[in-house]
Amino acid sequence: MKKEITVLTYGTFDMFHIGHLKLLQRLKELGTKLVVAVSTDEFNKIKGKKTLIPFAQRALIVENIKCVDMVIAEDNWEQKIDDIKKYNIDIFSMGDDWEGKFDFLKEYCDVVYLPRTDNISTTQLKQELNSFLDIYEK
Ligand code: C2G
Repeated sequence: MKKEITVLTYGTFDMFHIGHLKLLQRLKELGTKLVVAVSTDEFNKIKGKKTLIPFAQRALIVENIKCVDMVIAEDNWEQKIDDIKKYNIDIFSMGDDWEGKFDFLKEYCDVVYLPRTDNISTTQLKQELNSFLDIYEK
């Protein structure tokens, strides 16, 4: 019987794009089960992050990505240790823009940072959309 290796990650996943998808696919390759904690709208306010797409839709999109096995809500910065215990997490992993920020979790599970996908971000998409609108929608 193959041991289940459960991977956990956190994110906003606003305006879901190829950078998010590639990360989730690589996260799934680290183990056999992928749990994704999606930041709620209230928590994004605490993060100082303005989201375009409401939590319910962001969570439903992520939940329906083939390599994702479970979606939970991310409500605060402090829930990670409890989540690791509650979901029997073997590997915590994030994109490397968070390199080092979650090393305190090494006491509870493996911590892996994966390279981000270049040339794509929600901020960049918004900027490109604005310049598109300036040119074509005037
Ligand atoms: N990501 C990536 N490549 C990109 C953009 C994002 O690999 N081009 C990764 C990020 O490194 C992160 C995940 O995709 O691991 C989700 O990115 P965001 O939605 O921007 O998440 P963030 O706001 O960083 O939330 O407690 C942690 C926070 O909730 C993380």
